[in-house]
Amino acid sequence: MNSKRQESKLILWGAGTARTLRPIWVAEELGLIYKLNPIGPRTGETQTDQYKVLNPKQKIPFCEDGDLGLSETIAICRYLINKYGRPHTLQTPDTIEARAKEDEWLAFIYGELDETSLYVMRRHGALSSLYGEAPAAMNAAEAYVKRQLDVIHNYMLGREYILNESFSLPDIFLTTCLNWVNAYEIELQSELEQYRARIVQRKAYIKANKVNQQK
Ligand SMILES: N[C@@H](CCC(=O)N[C@@H](CS)C(=O)NCC(=O)O)C(=O)O
Repeated sequence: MNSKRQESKLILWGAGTARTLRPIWVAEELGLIYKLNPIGPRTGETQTDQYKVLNPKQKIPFCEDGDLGLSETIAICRYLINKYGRPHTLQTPDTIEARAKEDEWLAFIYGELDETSLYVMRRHGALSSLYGEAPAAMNAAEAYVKRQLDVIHNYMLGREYILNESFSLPDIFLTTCLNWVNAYEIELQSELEQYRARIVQRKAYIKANKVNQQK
């Protein structure tokens, strides 16, 4: 437990999605004490005046830590690691070059897999009553997911983790996206499925996944 180093009161908002799982998972990896307000998307809970004051974007996840309020999954996860990370636990790399490689993977996984393709499928699939039916966009997004997975698959051959043989933030983003790929029944290369199946055995993941399902 990392409670000695954690003096402020950490509150995480949001549960039930791949994105809300990420900061919860980071908090569990770091052994943090936190309160979860498990509000969900499109339940009306992000639309209240009270929540709008907290997060004008009216999105989850959101993090409060003392006076700090933070939105955006990547920013929240990074903040928790920078503030409370311990040696050998989700460490930010030492060198500028290694940090750049971490950013490269995070930007790629979040930008290309999550936002540009999987979330597009969500918008025009499960959320089509809000964002409209768009079969062509759905097909193009699925093809786009597969292209990005090919890139990742080729890179990951023979590797245990994305960066230098140790578990890091990009692994959290990739694993949550691979869960999403499975949920959409998009074919996953066997090596990537083996990677995903191995990572989801982490104790912190199992706990975080349970916490995230509170919704
Ligand atoms: N770029 C944001 C995206 C957050 C986001 O879109 N969250 C969705 C749930 S996964 C949400 O809050 N949707 C509620 C809504 O749009 O009303 C992040 O990474 O945190």
